Amino acid sequence: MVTQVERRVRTHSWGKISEEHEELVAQAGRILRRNDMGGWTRAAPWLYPHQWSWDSAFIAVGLAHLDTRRAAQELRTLFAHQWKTGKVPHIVFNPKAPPHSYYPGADHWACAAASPDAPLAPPYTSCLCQPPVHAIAVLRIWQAAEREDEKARAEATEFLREIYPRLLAWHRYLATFRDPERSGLVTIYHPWASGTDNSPRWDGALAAVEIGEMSTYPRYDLQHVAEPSERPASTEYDRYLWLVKLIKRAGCDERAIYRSHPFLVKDVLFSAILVAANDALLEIAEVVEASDEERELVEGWAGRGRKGLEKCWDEKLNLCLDYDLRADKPLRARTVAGFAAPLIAGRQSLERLAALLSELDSPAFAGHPNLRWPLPPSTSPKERGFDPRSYWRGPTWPVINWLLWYSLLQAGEAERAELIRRAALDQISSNGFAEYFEPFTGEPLGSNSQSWTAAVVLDWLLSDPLRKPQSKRSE
Ligand code: 9WN
Repeated sequence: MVTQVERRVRTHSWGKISEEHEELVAQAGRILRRNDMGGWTRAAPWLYPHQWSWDSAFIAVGLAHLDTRRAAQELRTLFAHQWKTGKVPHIVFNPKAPPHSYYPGADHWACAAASPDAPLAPPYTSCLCQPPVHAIAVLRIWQAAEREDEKARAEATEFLREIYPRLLAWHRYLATFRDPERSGLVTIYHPWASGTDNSPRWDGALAAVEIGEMSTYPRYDLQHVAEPSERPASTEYDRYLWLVKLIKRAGCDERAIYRSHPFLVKDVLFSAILVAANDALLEIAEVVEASDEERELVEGWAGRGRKGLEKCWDEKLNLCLDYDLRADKPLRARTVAGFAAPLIAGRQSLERLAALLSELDSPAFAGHPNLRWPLPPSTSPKERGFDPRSYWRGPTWPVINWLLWYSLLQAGEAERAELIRRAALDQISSNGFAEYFEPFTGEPLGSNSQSWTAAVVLDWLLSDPLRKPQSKRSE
């Protein structure tokens, strides 16, 4: 892959990148090569030795710049484990992962294979899911192939034809099983499904979960980080594992979970990513010449999603809020999801866009005077649950920066997007390919050699800045 990296840098048609960035590209390529398990990529070498769903999508975005065929394979492998309902599982477990490396692992989730909807096992999968970045990644692969030769383009088109029905089934699953109310908002059953696990977004809903009898469990994750404070606390883990126990008890059956589960939340970030993914799916539908009926369906999902998100807007906080279905009230927490969600969903009015950008640039987020880099902390330093070292409770995350950058470009805010790209690249080039960073000191935290961090660096440095997306504001 190093040669691919070198070739890619050399054939970079829109001008030379700096030597420092060239080195960063080479490092990113090496990380992805080391984490490559042959057809799929582990999320990180020690802490996450399996295939994670939204990690794989980001990884494919990065790989698209090195080898479009390998990028396509990343998603092919993941979608080979799609459930009959259309669900893409949040983890596909690596049968060769070292024992005692990750908990809860395949043994714990093996029960999921008993569901009539589960794919053939092994490998086993979890029965949760994660934000649907996949269609965005597929489109990125196709765009990268467009810049290559005839053969690459033909192969990418073939890949789009193959993956399109699977993406459609995945989005249909989210629009139906995960939104029986037809609200446009996706319901999650577990904080792990949000991808922002211990964010204060979930504190209110988790506090109401009463834990029953549970056996003790290992915290293998803690052996892979410098300090336990970088990972979720044991009070949070107790609830995570209790919720898993209830999901297993319900036989991983969607309807049974919906009826009885104590944690049932409409997640605005997940829902916004689905809107952006539906926009991407529409572009894919055009390439594969899908039927008008299917295009209308996807368009309808995107429209419903935007309307649903609009209803979650909180005028006072200037943020979009998640909704607790069990308590029947919004979850009031000042986190990056609050302004990222409408930006990601796109097509905001000029007035709303201005409100979102002012929130992003305010001292509550990227404008906080003590930040090492002007990048939004995952949780606002003004929020009660803020903790600058703890996982999603304060650190900055490169993939969130990527989503913001991507959405700002879509919104026609190229200059604002560029500030994020530069700051995020500087952060990684100074302090390494960490999973997340302490926002005030810039200290790398969590896992190192994190695959999706490497992937977004490749996209930031190798994607074509001349391809300016159209601004799609609503009237
Ligand atoms: C649980 C792999 C995953 C990411 C998530 C991140 C973290 C897992 C964990 O790691 O979650 O799914 O064990 O903490 O929160 O976003 O996909 O990188």
